[in-house]
Amino acid sequence: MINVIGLGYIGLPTALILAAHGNRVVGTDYSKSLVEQLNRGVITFEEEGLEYLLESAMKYDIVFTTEYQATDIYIIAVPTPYDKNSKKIDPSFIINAIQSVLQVCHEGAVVVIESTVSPGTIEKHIRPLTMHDGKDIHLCHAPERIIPGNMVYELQHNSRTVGADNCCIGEQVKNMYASFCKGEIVVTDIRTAEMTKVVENAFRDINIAYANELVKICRSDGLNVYEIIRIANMHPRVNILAPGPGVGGHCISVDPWFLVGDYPGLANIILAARNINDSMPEYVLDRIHSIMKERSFMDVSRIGLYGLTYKEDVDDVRESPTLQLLESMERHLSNGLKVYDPCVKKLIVKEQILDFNEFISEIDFLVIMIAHTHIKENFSKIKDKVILDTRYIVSGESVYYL
Ligand code: SAJ
Repeated sequence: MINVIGLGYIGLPTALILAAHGNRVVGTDYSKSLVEQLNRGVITFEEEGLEYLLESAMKYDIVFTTEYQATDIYIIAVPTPYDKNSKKIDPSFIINAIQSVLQVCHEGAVVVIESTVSPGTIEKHIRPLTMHDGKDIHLCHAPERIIPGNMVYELQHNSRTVGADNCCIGEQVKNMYASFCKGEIVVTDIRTAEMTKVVENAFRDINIAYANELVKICRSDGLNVYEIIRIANMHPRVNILAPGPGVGGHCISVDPWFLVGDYPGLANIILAARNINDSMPEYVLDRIHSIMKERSFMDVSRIGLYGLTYKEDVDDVRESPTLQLLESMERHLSNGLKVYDPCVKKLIVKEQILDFNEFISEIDFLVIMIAHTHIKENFSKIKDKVILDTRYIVSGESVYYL
């Protein structure tokens, strides 16, 4: 039996796909309401294919509970926030999970940590716990790589990394993942697995920061950044990502900070990239301001932000550029912009309007923060607005870009 701890964005799809491929799975989460909802067969967040995966898994052997199970194999998929001041990882969720596992697990159990951790975290914070407890368990690190929006496909097709203390345990964990994963599974040591994961996300952050820096350079010189990136990317060894209003989510906007916090003075490009990406919401505000001036547009209350999530077609708002922009406005003691997001059904900010037609009728100036499919299907409803399109998805006379 596999006990998956933490049934969030990573733990839930992982538990379901393991069960759907014939493994006996118990999913554990401390949230009673989440557990109840899953046992009723209702998914807890929107993700392509997740509902179907839950249906398939429930035909096999899976239950959801708030209790940790006595078993031989655990997968830990709990959050790893970072301390905003020191920029270092806050391992408290993983520590709590491991302590609870140690209370119930069998001697010799394998504990696979999927949560992203900074290099050295397992040696420094987790291994000492197992030594104090006296139980002989095997720690592994198998960081996830799936992308929200395409999780179910990527779970089955991405290659992945397993960090273990020895080949034997590494191979055992590899075989568990191979029950559903068709990609190559590389077995390595724990520190290499830890570092590889944060390196991957920092690489993407740097590439996006490059695109965002180009936006500022090109705007200052009246050049079209999108055309320049399009042409540059025709070079066989160039692949610049898309500029945007900032980088959100719980991964790319967080993991590079672990490297900055742990390697001060050494993680220089990584730090610069973080600062550039973090400056983008403020840059969007500057663009709004200059477009207002250019058009003699005075009424802030008739400006609307489209998109609250951190990226398109997901319902996750963690660290989202729109939330960063609203916070920045608040710091400047200003407010009044309206907000709408088709993927966020509950009120999470006071400026939010839940109905698209009402939102559209109350604004004249639309800022597209996120390129949800919904807006692409509703271009006809926004064609008479002044638009600042931060994602380069619409064109027209009254459309401005970053
Ligand atoms: N973004 C841009 N321009 C781009 C691509 C993304 O501005 O060209 C922005 C997005 O709008 C979003 C943020 O970056 O705000 C992050 O989105 P993302 O789609 O790049 O990545 P995540 O955070 O959804 O998922 C990443 C993935 N990592 C890499 O691609 C290296 C995923 O594979 C990881 O599993 C995930 O982080 C994680 O959990 O670590």
